[in-house]
Amino acid sequence: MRKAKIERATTETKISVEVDLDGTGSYDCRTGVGFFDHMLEQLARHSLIDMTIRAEGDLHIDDHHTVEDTGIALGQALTQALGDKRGIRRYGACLLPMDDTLVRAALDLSGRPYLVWNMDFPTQKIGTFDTELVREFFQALSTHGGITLHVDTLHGLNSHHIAEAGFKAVARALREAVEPDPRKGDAIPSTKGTL
Ligand SMILES: [Mn+2]
Repeated sequence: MRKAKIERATTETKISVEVDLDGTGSYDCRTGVGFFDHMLEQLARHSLIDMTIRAEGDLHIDDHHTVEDTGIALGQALTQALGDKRGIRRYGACLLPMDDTLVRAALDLSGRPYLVWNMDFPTQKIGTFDTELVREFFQALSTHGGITLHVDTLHGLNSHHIAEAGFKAVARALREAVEPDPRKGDAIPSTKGTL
């Protein structure tokens, strides 16, 4: 059962995240930040990882803590659901177009957090959402999910498209990486014997 539930509470946020790695991409995401919910829904839909996410954060300050802490909790949930990572493909990559935008994501569920981020936004805001929070989310996801993650915008004109293509590209790469590889049986996909 590759499922996990994480509850995380601080003075800044109260977050609950449930994931099922062997889901169908169903989602129910409510963080109080509309654009961020839209992005989390992309992440679930295109990774085929079922996600139920609730966040109550200090939005009277700004969206920062809510977005970052959701990334932390989702990373922790992925780590817990993956367990010892037996039988998974481990690597995933995706080249994802969305109108003007082309994003490349490549990741390794290595247990070694590392984010290489090459995504610039032409505007500081998407509606009321700060575009710099997209990086904050993926930094938190990488750190707490133990994910080596590279994200590059190869072309892009529209901030909404750039962000959305980024989430979709990571989602597709994640789908590939967490999927069971039938040729591996239940082997751990590392010559070190541990991930
Ligand atoms: Mn959209």
